[in-house]
Amino acid sequence: MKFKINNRFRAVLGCLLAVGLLFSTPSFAFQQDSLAQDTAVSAASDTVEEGQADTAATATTADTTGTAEGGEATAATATSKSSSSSAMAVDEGPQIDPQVYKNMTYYILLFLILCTVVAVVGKVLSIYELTRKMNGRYNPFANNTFQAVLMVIFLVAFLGFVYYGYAVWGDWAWRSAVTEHGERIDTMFIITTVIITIVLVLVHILLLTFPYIYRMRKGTKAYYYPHNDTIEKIWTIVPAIVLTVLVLFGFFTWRSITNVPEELQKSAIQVEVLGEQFQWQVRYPGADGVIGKRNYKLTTPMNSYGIDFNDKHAWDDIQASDIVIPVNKSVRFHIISKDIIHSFYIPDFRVQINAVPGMTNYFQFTPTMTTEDMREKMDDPKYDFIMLCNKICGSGHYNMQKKVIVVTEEEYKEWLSTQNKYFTEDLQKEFATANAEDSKELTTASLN
Ligand SMILES: [Cu+2]
Repeated sequence: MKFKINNRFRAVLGCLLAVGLLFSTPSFAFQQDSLAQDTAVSAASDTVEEGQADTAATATTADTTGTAEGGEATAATATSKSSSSSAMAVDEGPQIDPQVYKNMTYYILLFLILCTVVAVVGKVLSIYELTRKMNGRYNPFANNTFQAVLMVIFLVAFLGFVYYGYAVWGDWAWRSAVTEHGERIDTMFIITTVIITIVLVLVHILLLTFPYIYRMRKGTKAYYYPHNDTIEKIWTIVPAIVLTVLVLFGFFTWRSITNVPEELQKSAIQVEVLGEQFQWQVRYPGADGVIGKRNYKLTTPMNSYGIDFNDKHAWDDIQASDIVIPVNKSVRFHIISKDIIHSFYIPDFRVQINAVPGMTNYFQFTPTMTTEDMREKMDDPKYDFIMLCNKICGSGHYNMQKKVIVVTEEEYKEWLSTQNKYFTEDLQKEFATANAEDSKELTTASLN
């Protein structure tokens, strides 16, 4: 028997495919039937007394259902008496379940069909080439030039796209920072972008024009060029220097932003922002200018923030719905988290720092423009600065945002005086009761 291994392998693969087809299609149909059976059974249980078995087919269906449910005789008899209405439901004819298209077998088959199409096209092309060779009309250079020209066309389209990206979309992504430190970050960003763009353009020009310039041609021979130390040195040292400069530049900029002298830290307006799934809470210190302590162990349904009211600084702390800050004043944010890592991010301010459970991160900055001024500048009367969570923290992540309103100092003070305190009367009662219990426990303990 002249049956090569290769052919045998193909035969086995073909058989598997056929078996797969055989099983996959009826399985869709089966899903449909079982659905119909379920309807039939439920309908039948309602009308056990009235109905009669209409057709042999219904009876068979019912029997199968009965067996499937553990072979209970009662179930089988009950269902065999199914009414004509339930029989109608079965006879409605097969409808393709949209779920069919999500079946794994469907995608495997689709992939195999695509492979077959690609293989057929490849074979046709190779036959075409072969006939041209036989007719003596085959020119190996023509295809080469064609490929090289395609690369040049791609280069032109790509560079055009890069230009379009900067000219049209660049504007969407760019808006000048409205904080003092933001300008430094913007400078760094622009320098990095310029360097990256120069490298991007140069590399692509070299990459895509060389195949054209040095394509295979009649009478030319490839030049054997195995190694060149100078070139190796240049393309190792130059990027290393450029990257080191950029990294150091970033490092020093970040340090200058985050290393605030202690006197300035204390004189700033303090705001605490707590992230939790999926909201932010904002706490301002009261008249004392100090935010009270917080202890997660003290969290109760009423004191969801876990504020430690044993610390008297906490008594006058203020709860705010939005973040309101005065313009041209240094504000120090204390960023904390209740559950998992979130990220405190205000794009217009170039402010971003993670909210990490178990530790406090700080970001101090000075806004340079009020919301009103920004609305005028943007020509958008509804514009608002937004603080977003910039860590994908769960299903409600998109909901983690808060308005940041920058106002004049007078407006800020006025707003602050209208806000509610955290230490509400209910909390004061809870705190007093807890304290009383504590002292009772203490006295009992000391008596024993
Ligand atoms: Cu979050």
